[in-house]
Amino acid sequence: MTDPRLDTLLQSCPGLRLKTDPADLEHYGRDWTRRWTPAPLAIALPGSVEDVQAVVRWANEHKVAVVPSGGRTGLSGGAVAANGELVLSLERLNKALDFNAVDRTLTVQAGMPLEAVHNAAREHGLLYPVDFAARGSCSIGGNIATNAGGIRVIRYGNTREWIAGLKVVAGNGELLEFNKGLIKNSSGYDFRQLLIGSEGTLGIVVEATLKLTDPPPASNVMLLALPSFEVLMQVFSAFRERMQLEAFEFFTDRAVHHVTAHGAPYPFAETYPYYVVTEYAAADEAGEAAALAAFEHCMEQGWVLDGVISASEAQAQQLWRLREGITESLARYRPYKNDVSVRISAMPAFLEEAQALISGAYPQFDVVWFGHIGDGNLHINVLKPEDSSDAEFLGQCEQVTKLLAQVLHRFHGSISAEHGIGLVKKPYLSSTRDAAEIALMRGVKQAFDPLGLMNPGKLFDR
Ligand code: 2HG
Ligand code: ZN
Repeated sequence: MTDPRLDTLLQSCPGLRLKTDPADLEHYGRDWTRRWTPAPLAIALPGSVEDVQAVVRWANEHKVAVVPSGGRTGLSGGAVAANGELVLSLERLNKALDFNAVDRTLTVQAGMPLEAVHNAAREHGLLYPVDFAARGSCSIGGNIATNAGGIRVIRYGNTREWIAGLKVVAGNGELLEFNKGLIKNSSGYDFRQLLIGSEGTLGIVVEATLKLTDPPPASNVMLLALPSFEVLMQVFSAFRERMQLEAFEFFTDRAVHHVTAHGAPYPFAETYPYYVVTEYAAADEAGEAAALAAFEHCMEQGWVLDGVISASEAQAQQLWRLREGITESLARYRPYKNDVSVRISAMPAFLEEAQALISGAYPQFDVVWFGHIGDGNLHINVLKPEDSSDAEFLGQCEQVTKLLAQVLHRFHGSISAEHGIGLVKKPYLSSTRDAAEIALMRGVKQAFDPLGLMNPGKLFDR
């Protein structure tokens, strides 16, 4: 054991596993961002809530910062440990604890992967509806810490809507229980909601009681080819007016270029500038007829040039792969990512300005646009050219993000729609949250985490 403080940690918490191998420090010290060099003190893997409390109390005694760690699939550096922090991995706390059929709730430990949550809900004939491509790797605790969104927000909302109760170890080691599974609770501040999206800066989510809902309707998936950006919102309105949308996602020809190079099958004979993949309830003929009516209307208007409807579950998955495979297909280019949102009604005007800004700023770069257009959420990935150094590329991207943040500020939008602020977007927080709000956030942090040990430096500096 290299650091004597770690001996005292093991003594005070015998159930704990500690990892200090360089390979483990590297593995657990970073997330899907690759900008920072991991340098944690050690990795603590508690086996119980009591262990988590003991670790946090030890951290207070020794003034050691703690970085909570789930699946580390985050894209904003929220789970990065680059400054001698203790990484507290929830991966051993990965089980479902209780299902309540009357309440329709599932109580789970924070380290449970999202996909395992889906499967557990399905075994009870129900649905946990928050869903996105990282489902197999991310954990529910991380979803809660970032208020994760994903591909079904248009229908079901963000993680925030699905949390009926939370158990949290606060910055001083105290175990707090919020809302206890209640549907109605009008008794003052809702700390549960404060913790959701707090990115580990207030405490560590150890357990959650999740709301479940009816199983998903039978659905179909349609891929649409569009001639231009300008018609995107018209197509969205045409479909939303006629049917129950489960998802409505868009991406560009550049995205298709990368995702098909990465193995995704492509159903059309030619390529198009823009695409939409939409999933819609199609339990009966009326659902399918509505989809066809929307499609025909869009074709007549010239808003849609081509389309294909899934004829089987396997084909539905193939169409989804064109959208869900994008992030993975871009990873090798070390993209600079923006994840921004505006109100849906502001989307057309924002799209126009953002596109002019980005194409003016990066004429030489490969820029991939995609996202949850029906939620007003755009992902903009700028791929690093091979001949550009990391520092030069980052500098250029940050310059443009500064300008984009100004545009967002004017549109009352958000610099982080669903990935969190973490380290990556910290310089731009004030474009979205005003000074009074940030001052309140600091006050809240002080109340939950008096010594400032919970994921310090993420979201804002103290
Ligand atoms: C998605 O919608 C994720 O696929 C990742 O939020 C977005 O890689 C990205 O920029
Ligand atoms: Zn997304």
